Amino acid sequence: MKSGFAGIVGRPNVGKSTLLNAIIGEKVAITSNKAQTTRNAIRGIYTDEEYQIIFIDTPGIHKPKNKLGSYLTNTAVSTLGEVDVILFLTDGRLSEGPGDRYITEMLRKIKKTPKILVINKIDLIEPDEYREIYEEYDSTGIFDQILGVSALTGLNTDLCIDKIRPYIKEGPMYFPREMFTDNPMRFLVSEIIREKTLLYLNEEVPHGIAVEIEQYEEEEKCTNISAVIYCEKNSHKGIIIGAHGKKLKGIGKAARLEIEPLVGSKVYLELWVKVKENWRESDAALSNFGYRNDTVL
Ligand SMILES: Nc1nc2c(ncn2[C@@H]2O[C@H](COP(=O)(O)OP(=O)(O)OP(=O)(O)O)[C@@H](O)[C@H]2O)c(=O)[nH]1
Ligand SMILES: [Mg+2]
Repeated sequence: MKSGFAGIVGRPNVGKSTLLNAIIGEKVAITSNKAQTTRNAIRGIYTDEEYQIIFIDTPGIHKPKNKLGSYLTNTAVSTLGEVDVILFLTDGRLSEGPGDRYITEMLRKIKKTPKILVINKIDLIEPDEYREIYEEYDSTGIFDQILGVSALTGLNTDLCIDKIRPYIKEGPMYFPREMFTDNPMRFLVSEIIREKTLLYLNEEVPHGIAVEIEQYEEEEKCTNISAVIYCEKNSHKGIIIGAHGKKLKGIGKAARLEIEPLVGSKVYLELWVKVKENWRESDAALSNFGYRNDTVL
């Protein structure tokens, strides 16, 4: 058996979590069209006859504007030193900007770990544009391999595994064959609620959203879940709840429909919205929401 860890890094919103889900073939990480969706190192486990590769999806690396942002970037950066292969993901529509360059310069200094550049969203670009971005990155001399994919359509995502195989050495099976993530159910549920909340919101509000599960009770025929959606301002609370509670109802329904097949029972989901001002600057609140800089692997 061969086994090892592959870290997926890149700027926010380039499609890292979408790629993780495509590779694993299950929804392991939530995704959204808003930057900074992923907030923890999320493990997705790929196992076949010969290989077990544990993919670590990370928060987008960016210039932090608050303590949450520093935590996110630190989480991603600390993953780099602990994996056997690095997948650096970039959006094929954009040429290398300062955000990407900041990361590639960091990668340049990590000599011992093989690096694969994954140019994503190739469904949105022309072959000429692909060639241009390919050459731009190839000339940096940083990457051992370069690959174009569309995480959304699944084009070439299976090739990611093939490109990684040569770098994976003999090792133990870390997880049982059928396991595709080691995230606890409570975490998955809170993430689904956060994803649906992001889906229903536009700019400004999403970054200040956090979800906490207050009650999780499995009964014979039903799972009772009560969760709080935290936001930073009273005005945001109003936006999340919506006129006559319509938006919150929509969030709850969308979340419930996805949670039910996951837990395998009917779900009674109760959602509350609370304001926690400036929580993204509070160490205690960050720690409480599980955004702690402790274990990555
Ligand atoms: N057209 C297209 N859209 C994509 C592709 N991959 C991802 N997306 C979209 O890009 C957006 C961001 O995707 P995510 O997977 O959440 O991005 P991320 O890099 O994990 O973002 P953070 O967690 O915020 O760092 C979502 O709206 C995805 O549907 C792709 O290959 N093609
Ligand atoms: Mg993500």
